[in-house]
Amino acid sequence: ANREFFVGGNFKMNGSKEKVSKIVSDLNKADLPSNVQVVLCPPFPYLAQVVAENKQATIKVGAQNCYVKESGAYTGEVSPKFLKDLGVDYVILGHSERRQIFKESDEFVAEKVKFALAEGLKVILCIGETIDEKKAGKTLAVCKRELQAVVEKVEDWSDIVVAYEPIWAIGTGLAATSDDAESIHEEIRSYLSTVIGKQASTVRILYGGSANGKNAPTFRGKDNVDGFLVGGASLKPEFADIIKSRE
Ligand code: G2H
Repeated sequence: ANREFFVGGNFKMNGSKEKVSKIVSDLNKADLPSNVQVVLCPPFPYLAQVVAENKQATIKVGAQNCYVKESGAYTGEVSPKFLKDLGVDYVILGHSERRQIFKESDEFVAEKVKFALAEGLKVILCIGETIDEKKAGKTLAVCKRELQAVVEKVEDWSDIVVAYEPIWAIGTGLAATSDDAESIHEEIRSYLSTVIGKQASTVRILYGGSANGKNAPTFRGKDNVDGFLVGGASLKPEFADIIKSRE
């Protein structure tokens, strides 16, 4: 596949000025491959710091959420405009933690994707099933439903990166096997090709859920795994190993 390998670091609600600086300065010193797109997604308060301190040309910065309005009386919300203003290029949308804890519906996520794209951000769109859905054989159906909501609102998928994150694998240490990931990624891509056509062949599909320095190399050679969205391990030195795992 001709898709550039992509590794996102989702810090979630973790960090401090000092910890974030340490992560960025360690990455600045690392010898990173020139053909891997890396995106660091710290909490909102540290975005400007990461933009300012990052010296790696292959590292971009992403937010973990945003709202669907440019500005106004939406106390506590963050506009994609502010993100662009700070030099942030990406936003994670539809993470299962937002869907589950903050009750974000498929439609709301899709609305966010549409608005963020229109404001010039690139989107990391997360999808994936719960353990019960997996046991009930609904993995693909759930992924399709979550994607379909976006398909209804967005025609151009060139600035969307999909992250398949099975909820049972998130933060559990139990990552999907590379064979299982490849097979669902392949099904996701083939579904996408039925709804968005040829573009589907250029959409990156990342794997997320307990990806780490150790298991990342086992995904080598999996054609439809175009990278990782990394949570816990993105806060640790092994994040660099994940970035280099395709070398
Ligand atoms: C899945 C992932 C990052 P972790 O949520 O988005 O987190 O790697 O900690 O399972």
